[in-house]
Amino acid sequence: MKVAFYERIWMWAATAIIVLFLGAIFVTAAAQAVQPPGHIETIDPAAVLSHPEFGTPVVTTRPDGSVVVPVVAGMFSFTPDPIEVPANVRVTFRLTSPDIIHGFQVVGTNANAMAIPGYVTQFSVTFPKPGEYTIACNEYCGLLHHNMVGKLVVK
Ligand SMILES: [Cu+2]
Repeated sequence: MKVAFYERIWMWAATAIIVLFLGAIFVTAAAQAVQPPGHIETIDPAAVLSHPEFGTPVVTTRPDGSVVVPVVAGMFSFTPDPIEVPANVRVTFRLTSPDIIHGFQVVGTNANAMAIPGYVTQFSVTFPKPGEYTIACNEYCGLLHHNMVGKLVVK
């Protein structure tokens, strides 16, 4: 089979791009800890607002000093808001949604996850720098998606 010269160039270019993209996935997964949360916990989305943890979500401190933050991401706000956590302490976020999929991104950090109805998304992060951070929804969730922001205060 004879493959034309330019076709061969494009085949190698396409192969190189695929290898490059796969390499980027492996590098970010291995070196920068960009991974899906390895935690499966279900919750009835219709019962989120009457749930003992998510009905009135409050920041709690564990005996070891780490902090747990349950967050309800619903159209079009985050609860609690603002969220106050200490700096240099392990903070475990537990997210869920009573309606549709929302994003939870602490802007300027690598805290970024999805709030999925029916599931509790859990991840832990430490904030070394005190300050005020914006929490943004980065999954388009409706007409007021652009207003869906919250505040994280690291003290
Ligand atoms: Cu949104």
